[in-house]
Amino acid sequence: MTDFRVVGERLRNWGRWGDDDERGTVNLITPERLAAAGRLIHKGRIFDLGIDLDGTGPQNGRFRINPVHLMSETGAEQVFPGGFRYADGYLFMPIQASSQWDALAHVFYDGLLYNGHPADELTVKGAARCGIDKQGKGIAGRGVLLDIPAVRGVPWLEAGEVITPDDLDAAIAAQGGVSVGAGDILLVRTGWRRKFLEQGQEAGFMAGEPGLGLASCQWLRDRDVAAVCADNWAVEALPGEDPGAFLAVHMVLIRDMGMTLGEILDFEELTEDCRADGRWEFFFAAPPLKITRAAGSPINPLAIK
Ligand code: UVW
Repeated sequence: MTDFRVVGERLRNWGRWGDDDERGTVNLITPERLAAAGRLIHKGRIFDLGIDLDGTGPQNGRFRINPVHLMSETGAEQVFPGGFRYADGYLFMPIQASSQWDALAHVFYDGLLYNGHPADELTVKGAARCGIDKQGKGIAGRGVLLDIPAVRGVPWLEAGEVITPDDLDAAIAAQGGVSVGAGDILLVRTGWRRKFLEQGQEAGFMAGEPGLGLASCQWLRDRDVAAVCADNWAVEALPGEDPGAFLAVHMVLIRDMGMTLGEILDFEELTEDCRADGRWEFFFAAPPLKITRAAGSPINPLAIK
């Protein structure tokens, strides 16, 4: 069994962008790479990869609940000059309930966050270091989608199925050799969202999931990928490869490599389009909300072709 601490130490990016850095691998999206990503927009078509912020989400109350939207004003009993009326509302939700970025403050072990920042600076007042507000300029760049179920000839992978470097390479080969390189934002389709859409919560979306395994962390590091997103709830396979470590891939990617993770995205419409036009690369933009010192942020990620 590979020890995640050994992998984490080997792949660690601490100090790479300075001892004070709180943005991690997003630093790999240089102005040149961002400008090149913008040139991937050809047909002017937008794919909305965010799930709806309402009770139809995948949360079952075990970790989190689905968003609750309450109207505070509907126009009733309002008296304004000229007949003006307005509607207002509140949204209550766990930050990690829907399509989201995990901030670098989201996960830590042995008392340290990414770049060696002390975890005890994380209090009920928020994360003094590595909060999502540190990514306020947004996370945007060249996105590449890899469709893993297509490679295995199944509609979706099952809970606990581990995506290996061989799977990632096989998807690249099947998708015309699309490149994955420095500063890219990788979108890994497991089909878990598809299964939820077809079977609902009975399918146990939150009970487990297919996803990346520890060996794929090395694959991401070798290519200097800037961020990774998935259509499941934790990017990695659950149950994981090591029963003695919960969310080991989180610990390596977020805490050691400084990689921001995008979770619970919907790739279904985008996948159809990529299959149709054979183009698996696009401009990707997913600005987080600037929630001060937060461990993450809901997002409405866009792929633009
Ligand atoms: C946990 O469940 C702890 O994290 P995530 O939302 O990143 O899956």
